[in-house]
Amino acid sequence: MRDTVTPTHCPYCALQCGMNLTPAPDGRAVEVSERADFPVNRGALCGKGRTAPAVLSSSVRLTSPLVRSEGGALVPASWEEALARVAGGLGRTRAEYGADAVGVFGGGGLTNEKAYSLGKFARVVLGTSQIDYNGRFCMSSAAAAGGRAFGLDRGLPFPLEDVPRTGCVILVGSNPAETMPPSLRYFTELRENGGTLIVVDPRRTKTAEQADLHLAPRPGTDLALALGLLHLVVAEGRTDEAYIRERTSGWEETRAAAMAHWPEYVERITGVPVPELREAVRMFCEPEAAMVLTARGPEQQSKGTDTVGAWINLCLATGRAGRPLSGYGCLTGQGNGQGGREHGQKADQLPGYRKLTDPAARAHVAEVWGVDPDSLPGPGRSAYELLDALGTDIRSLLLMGSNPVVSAPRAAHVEERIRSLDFLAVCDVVLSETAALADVVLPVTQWAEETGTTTNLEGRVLLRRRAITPPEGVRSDLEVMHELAARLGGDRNLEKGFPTDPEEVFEELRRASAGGPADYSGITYRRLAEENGVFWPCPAPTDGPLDAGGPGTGTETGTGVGTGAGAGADPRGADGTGRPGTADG
Ligand SMILES: Nc1nc2c(c(=O)[nH]1)N[C@H]1C(S)=C(S)[C@@H](COP(=O)(O)OP(=O)(O)OC[C@H]3O[C@@H](n4cnc5c(=O)[nH]c(N)nc54)[C@H](O)[C@@H]3O)O[C@H]1N2
Ligand SMILES: Nc1nc2c(c(=O)[nH]1)N[C@H]1C(S)=C(S)[C@@H](COP(=O)(O)OP(=O)(O)OC[C@H]3O[C@@H](n4cnc5c(=O)[nH]c(N)nc54)[C@H](O)[C@@H]3O)O[C@H]1N2
Ligand code: SF4
Ligand SMILES: [Mo]
Repeated sequence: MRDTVTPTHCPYCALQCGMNLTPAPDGRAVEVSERADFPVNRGALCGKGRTAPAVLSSSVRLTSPLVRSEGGALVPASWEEALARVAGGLGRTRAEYGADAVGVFGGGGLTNEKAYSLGKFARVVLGTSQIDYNGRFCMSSAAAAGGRAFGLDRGLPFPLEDVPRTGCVILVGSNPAETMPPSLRYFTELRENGGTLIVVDPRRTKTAEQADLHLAPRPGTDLALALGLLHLVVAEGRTDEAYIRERTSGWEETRAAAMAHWPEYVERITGVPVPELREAVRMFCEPEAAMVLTARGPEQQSKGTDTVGAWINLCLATGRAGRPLSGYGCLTGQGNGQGGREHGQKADQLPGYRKLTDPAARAHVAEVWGVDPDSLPGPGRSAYELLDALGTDIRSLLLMGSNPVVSAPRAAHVEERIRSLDFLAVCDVVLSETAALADVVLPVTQWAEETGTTTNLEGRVLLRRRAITPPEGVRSDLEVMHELAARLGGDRNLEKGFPTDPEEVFEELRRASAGGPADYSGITYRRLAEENGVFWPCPAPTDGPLDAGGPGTGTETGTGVGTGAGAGADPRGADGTGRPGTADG
């Protein structure tokens, strides 16, 4: 029996807990069991992880492509017919209205291989700039704030194992007791080790109940709260002047914004009593090391980027970024929330977290893709703007791994936009609310039925392995892109650039990401299997075999390159996409 056990990872959230899967006798279902060797969760799983196999054999699982009939109903069709319809629908729009009239929308649950291929598919096969993904509705404002302050977006710059060893953690708008239960033990251990936990949440959540201090601001007032704490840091002489001088810029501007937020004023805005503000500052500043971790609470605000920026500034002003056991981190959400934002499904991005506007990045990636750099489109619209343009500028959409009719801001408006498309194709495992509106639905394989890599909230790249055979009738997202590339590429043989074997895709991703901020070039499937995950950046060694790999640097990326800018600055994201209700990164 032993050799049928597959060590892999949960599909759901960014913790990417390790689990073992054993196929049931029918070969379709799997049983979940503890996998103690994976350090992040050490065997522990939450209810979602334990019940994850239910989605594999769900009665609502799609096992045949569906196409819209003359009468308007979705009816089963062959793969041949469905793929021909998708190629026809997207191709017609491209011919009539130009490549930018075709949109692509992805998701943070897609594996690195899928996210990478989807970005390449949009730019090389469709030639469109109009691609983005659902992460904008999740943690994107933290990504933008991190980029602004550190020049790098890396959810956590340290492994979770550092949490119990620091002196104080401020958890801002994060409820891991319910959203990532196995991670709670890191905070429990912190307190057992004598450290303190401060939770900032308008609600008394299960996480807040564990805290030494619970600050309960009015919703949407975190920016004032963070500035108020910074005010007290300055007023009480708790800044790290040498650090500010040597490692930050823009301090005077930040200091001025903080000084305008005196404690009684902040109490009036936030509802947090002044003694609690003072207590929080004392708890945060007294220990040698401390951390601020944000999640969706402060991030999903119209000024999310500035709000997170203000919390980062609290770390910078006290010299707590890029030092051992100290710093700022964002607890990313979806299964591949980190990796899904690194390899090109964002409107402004090329693989390896490169900028689409950077000529050197374009030249590097174009060479890997075997295309002319000038043929690569420029940056497109970010998620909300893209969805808002459906039915007007964007006439056809290919959707993979998201359900925007339910999850987008202004969902009813977005649904109306989706309904006004000339053509919609959706790849999903079930008939989601959005898939139900499609002209063609392509049923795809999911986690335990396919191999792929994800990158967890610590920046740890992981191998999620295939444990069972997929049901008859479904194909992988990679196969879908391969087939569509063949049909849309004419005689250009574009499908050659879209392998269906995930490891082959990953080998290309390594080369495409080489030299970029999120450099995966030293990572191989073999290393991932042997080492239980590898942290990025992990450049390939310059001498010796490629797959000897670099060490992988989980703890070095946060080193202080902070700018003190941010507070009160441009409310739009670094890439200028702010809209109400849209995380603007
Ligand atoms: N069970 C379950 N777990 C999940 C998911 C799921 O769908 N279900 N989804 C995963 C995903 S994609 C994500 S992004 C994560 C989200 O994980 P979290 O960020 O931990 O969860 P949320 O509930 O979105 O928000 C956290 C807290 O923010 C608080 N909050 C609301 N408004 C404010 C505010 O103005 N200021 C502050 N400071 N706090 C505020 C809320 O009360 C809430 O307790 O969860 C992941 N885990
Ligand atoms: N009202 C409200 N809106 C929200 C939030 C909220 O808390 N409340 N949270 C926000 C956050 S944090 C997030 S992350 C978003 C998430 O919202 P969505 O982007 O809609 O993500 P999911 O709900 O995870 O839906 C993903 C879809 O992809 C399908 N899927 C899963 N795996 C695969 C795969 O490998 N391939 C393909 N092709 N499909 C797959 C699933 O069946 C599902 O239909 O919602 C945001 N919107
Ligand atoms: S915490 Fe997240 S990754 Fe871990 S078992 Fe639960 S849903 Fe899965
Ligand atoms: Mo999320």
